[in-house]
Amino acid sequence: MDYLLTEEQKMLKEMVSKFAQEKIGPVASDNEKNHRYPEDIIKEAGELGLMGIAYPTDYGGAGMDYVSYFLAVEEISRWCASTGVIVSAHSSLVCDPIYRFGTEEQKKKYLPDLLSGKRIGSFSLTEAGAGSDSGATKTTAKLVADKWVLNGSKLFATNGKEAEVFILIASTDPSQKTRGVTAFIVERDTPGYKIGKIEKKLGIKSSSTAEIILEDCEVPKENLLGELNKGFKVAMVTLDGGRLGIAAQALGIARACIEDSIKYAKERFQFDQPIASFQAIQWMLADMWMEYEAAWLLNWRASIMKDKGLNYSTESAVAKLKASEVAMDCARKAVQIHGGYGYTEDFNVERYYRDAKITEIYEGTSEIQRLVIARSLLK
Ligand code: COS
Repeated sequence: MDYLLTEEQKMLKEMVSKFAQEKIGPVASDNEKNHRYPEDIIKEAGELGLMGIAYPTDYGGAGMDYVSYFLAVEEISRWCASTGVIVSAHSSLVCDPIYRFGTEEQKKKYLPDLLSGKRIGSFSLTEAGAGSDSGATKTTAKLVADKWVLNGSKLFATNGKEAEVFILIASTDPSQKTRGVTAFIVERDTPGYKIGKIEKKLGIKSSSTAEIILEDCEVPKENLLGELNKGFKVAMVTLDGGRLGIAAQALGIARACIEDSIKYAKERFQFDQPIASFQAIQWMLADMWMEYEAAWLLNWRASIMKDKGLNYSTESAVAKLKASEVAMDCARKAVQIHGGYGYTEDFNVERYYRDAKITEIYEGTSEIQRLVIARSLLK
């Protein structure tokens, strides 16, 4: 579908594809098995401009668009879904809200280091009792003299272990639920800010998922992001963009499943012929490709809508829901095509299978995406 892309987008895609295949692919499995964060790769991604693709050059970004961002996350995730989400969470969930809701001072202070990848960002919304119901946050922020004092704990912060800049959502008026939460920019070395448990997960093991503990954490008054008590909207608008990144990650996983399955089906002989000659295998491959293309087009549409400044909340939910279900389905078929070998660590498809699952959960479960879509249909 390259004919749908501009020359600039095609060139970026080619460059990221080469980088991912040469640098990320060879180390992806080993990093994943050892829960190792790909520090050198992220540093190089920063030097290539991949940590700030869709942001203006004035702040140190690459000055490209969201379609380019989606293409880059897909190419990276084709080789390593962990690296894909490190880039995506940093870019969509941290750079985007600072760029969109930050004051000029905040943008000048934080964006250059984030967009160049010198500092990594993490987004802290979820809590033990506030998952899909993200307005139920119990972490509080109280203004004492000229500081916001934060108390509580957050869960499942992607990049939490490595990040230096956090976007954190806390309740500033507990009586108001979604209309009483506020977004803050919190730096890692702020006294009272601690990284807690690092989760042990089914997949995407090269990307850290951390608990954040806040004990009388004093945040400077000027680090409030957006408006007081408008943090729920900051979080929702941010997640609309984040879902395009997760859809791109899911598309990368789906493509990896398809490409590896094609290769294996041509090489594996049973009954004196390659299994690719059997219709049972051919139909699986055909369905995988058809679903991948449909999901790709949905994410391309939603990314173009974001680039045009249109309201794309529903289209983003549609894109994320479709792409994540396609990734899971492609992973299931890829393991099936690989048979017994697909269940072993000798082939990458078992990693794709484990990685695909999370795309149906984070940045809004499939059930939440269906809720967003249905609400838009019924309103
Ligand atoms: N863009 C802008 N504003 C939005 C919005 C969006 N995409 N979605 C909701 N809002 C606004 C609403 O317009 C409403 O505004 P008002 O207070 O002015 O009326 C406010 O936010 C509250 O919205 P709503 O009443 O729909 O809130 P709910 O508590 O019903 O929650 C869902 C809505 C379920 C959609 C939301 O909580 C959600 O997306 N949950 C999943 C969170 C998630 O993705 N978690 C993953 C964590 S990040 S890894």
